[in-house]
Amino acid sequence: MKQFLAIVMALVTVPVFAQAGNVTVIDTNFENGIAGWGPRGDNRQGLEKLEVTTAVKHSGSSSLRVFNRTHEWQGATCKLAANAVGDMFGMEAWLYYKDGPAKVTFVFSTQKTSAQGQAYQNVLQVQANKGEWVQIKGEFTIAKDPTITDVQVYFETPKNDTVEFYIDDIKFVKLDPSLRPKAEVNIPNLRDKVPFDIGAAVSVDDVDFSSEWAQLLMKHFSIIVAGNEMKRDTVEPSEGKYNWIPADKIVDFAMNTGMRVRWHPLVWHSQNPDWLFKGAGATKAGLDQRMKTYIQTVMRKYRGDVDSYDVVNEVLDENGRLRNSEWLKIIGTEYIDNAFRYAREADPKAQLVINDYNLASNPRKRQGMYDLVKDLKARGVPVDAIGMQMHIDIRNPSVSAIKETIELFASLGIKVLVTEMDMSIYTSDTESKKTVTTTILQEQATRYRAIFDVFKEEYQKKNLDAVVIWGTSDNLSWKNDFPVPGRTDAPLLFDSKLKRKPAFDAIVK
Ligand code: 9MR
Repeated sequence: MKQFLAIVMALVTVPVFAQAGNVTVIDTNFENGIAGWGPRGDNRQGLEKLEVTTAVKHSGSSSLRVFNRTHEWQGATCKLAANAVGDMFGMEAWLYYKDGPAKVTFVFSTQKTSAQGQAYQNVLQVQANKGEWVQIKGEFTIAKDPTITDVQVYFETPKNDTVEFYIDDIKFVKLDPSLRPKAEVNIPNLRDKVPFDIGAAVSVDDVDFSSEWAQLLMKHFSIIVAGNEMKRDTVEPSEGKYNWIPADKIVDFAMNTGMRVRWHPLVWHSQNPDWLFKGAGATKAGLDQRMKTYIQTVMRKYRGDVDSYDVVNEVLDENGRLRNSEWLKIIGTEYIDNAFRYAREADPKAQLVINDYNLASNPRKRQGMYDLVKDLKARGVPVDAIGMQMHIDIRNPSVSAIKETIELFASLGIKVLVTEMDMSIYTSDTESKKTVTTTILQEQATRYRAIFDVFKEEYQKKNLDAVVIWGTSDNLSWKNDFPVPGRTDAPLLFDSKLKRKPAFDAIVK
């Protein structure tokens, strides 16, 4: 049940619900009963209860009360529509709770059933204050996958809350085709305008050929990487039981469209399955074996298809020392050496990358990475490249700091990759939501251009290998709602309607 993929925040730029061509598929105000909504649990896992109540309402005289929840994934669910695959939807609903913590995160998710099982996707989230109604609203697409037999939509509180909550005024519409995002056709192909390979992070929904995101990917990008589907919690949810379905779909798409694939990541402290650091196998030797088996199972399966791996991800802390992760605590410093050695053994041709963030903005971390890789190289550990994630903002770090960092790392005789680039329009973790003005987008464009000029120069000097952007359209970025809930960001090259942004124009010019 707990297989969470990307949290996707959608921007609504037009009043979608008012459009004449929309078809309403769910419209429930609970004035006339429960109207197709039901619990997600069952007698075995615990059954939450649903009832229409007049005690609390957003409008009219009643709402739906969801109570007796014993799991955070429990909530209220409803079938989306008879033929939901391949369509784009707009949704809105109001949510409320009155007892429990001061704030609760409500998430709207989809559950797609096929012969292979169920796939869950967190689509939208909203943070609620106790005692205040809050609206959740946005757009989403159900990929045109003929194997899907049923699509359910549901509301849950997946961040460890089992509060009793209320829902009211739920509306889902199948969007008028003219309102759906469309990849622009008569514009330059980004991949032809930069000398290096240019990539994007995707989700499994993006790589369905019927999706406009797939059209955009094929036109502009030459590498893809999964934003989430190649993480161990998705790939190996229980020990030895692999779920290759999402990763396979992404790799197949690349193979069918002539793209390179990066794998992110093999060894990380985050997004791991619960069992990994637990039980009899979590000893020094046991965890090392769990690491080796995983690295080699993945790399042998994808040998020849995936050509670049983030072998270890985010192993440094902000002081530039080794992060005190479970890997370090249980195995010791040699886990990094071992990870690279196991990787090389499994696929001698693959590019093996050590990946981290804040390398250009934090001099201590930059130095820590330099020292670490220097030491690894001196001891013959097979590291091929340093991945600079490059989650930056509209002001910082400076273009010269980025250039100096690339050159410093390249001086070790290895390649540098930009692995997860995006550029927030906010310059602090506390700044509240602002309107995306043309001035901001222009400022962003100028900075994207200056940084891409550095990339080009460093590519020509053979220091830089490839650049990967962490997403396609702004509405799909992890930066929405993070780190400030309710704050929408615009860090990528395409807007939520898939239209190119000034940053795109500045780069291709
Ligand atoms: O983009 C990913 C987002 O959808 C996930 O919710 C998030 C959870 O950790 O991970 C995001 O990707 C991260 C990447 O795996 C590692 N570097 C930082 C990225 C942004 O958080």
